[in-house]
Amino acid sequence: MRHWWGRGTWGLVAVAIALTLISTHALAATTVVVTPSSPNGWVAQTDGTAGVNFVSGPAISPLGTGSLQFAVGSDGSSGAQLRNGVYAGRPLANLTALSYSTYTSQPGSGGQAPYLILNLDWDNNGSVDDLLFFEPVYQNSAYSANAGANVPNQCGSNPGCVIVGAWQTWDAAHGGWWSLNEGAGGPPLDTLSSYLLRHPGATIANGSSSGGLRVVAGFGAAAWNNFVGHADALTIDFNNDNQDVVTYDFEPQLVSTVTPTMTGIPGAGGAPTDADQCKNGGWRQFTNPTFRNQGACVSFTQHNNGRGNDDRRLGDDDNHQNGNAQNNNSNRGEQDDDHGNNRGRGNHRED
Ligand SMILES: [Ca+2]
Ligand SMILES: [Ca+2]
Repeated sequence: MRHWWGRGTWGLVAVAIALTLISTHALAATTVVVTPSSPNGWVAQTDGTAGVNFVSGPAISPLGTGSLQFAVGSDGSSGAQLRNGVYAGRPLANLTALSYSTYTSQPGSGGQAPYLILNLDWDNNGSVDDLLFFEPVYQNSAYSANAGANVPNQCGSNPGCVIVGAWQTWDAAHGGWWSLNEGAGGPPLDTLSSYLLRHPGATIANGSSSGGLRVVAGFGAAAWNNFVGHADALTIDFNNDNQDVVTYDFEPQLVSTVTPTMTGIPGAGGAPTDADQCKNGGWRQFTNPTFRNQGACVSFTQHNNGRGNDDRRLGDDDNHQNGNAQNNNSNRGEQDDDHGNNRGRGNHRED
């Protein structure tokens, strides 16, 4: 009796440990911070008046302090996109998670928000046979759908779906998509599972223009004229690949510099080495010296500590982030230049 009880207990413990390991692995998630200098597989493509930029905010971004901004400009037929080519060859059937968040700052005329495109290869010969579009505005469950598609309502009691001036999160892996090849530039919608009924072998493909996974704005005048919107926190996962869930956190260069610096503020006796450390209440945390306000803290970094700071940074400057921080300290005006260059690089890359 006692022997049996003991074995049973250990059996239960073993099962509990095994379940813990399994669930821990299944829930493991990796956050990949994407910035202009660390694109992590993402490539910008822009044309016409459209551009992409990595910016702070807007509001409280879903992850980190910033997001990817799309500004379509005056010609709505222009497009801007960020494309990732690392998922080429992955079976669509293995895609288990795909979600992202959007924020529309300056709306178009038809419920516009940054959307997703998947380039798909039906017959595994490497050529792209179809594009699937996930657009937030179609996620209210009211649009026509193909056989087998049960598109959920992700818009609650707001049939327009897209709310201007708010972050919204969309479950694309289970939402409604339309096919460029088989549709008419919009619904009828498929879910990925209903699409797979017709194209069970579909795989993600890059084709000749790299990047089969895309976050996009524009490509439709006049609806997209002057649209400005944002995306962040794109999560993707495939089964059977022994890789964790990945969430891409889009961040501006400046903020990704500030964040680790803020967390690395020295304790008692610490002094700021960088004006950015004084921001967002950071000035309160220094003890040697202490500061009355942010301005006094910034002034200290500029007049008392500049040369030593630069020397130290040159010694450990193994990335561009420190370099940017130096520029920003020495010349506020260069911040704007940096942003302008980011956009300019995007246009150049597209050419
Ligand atoms: Ca972010
Ligand atoms: Ca093909």
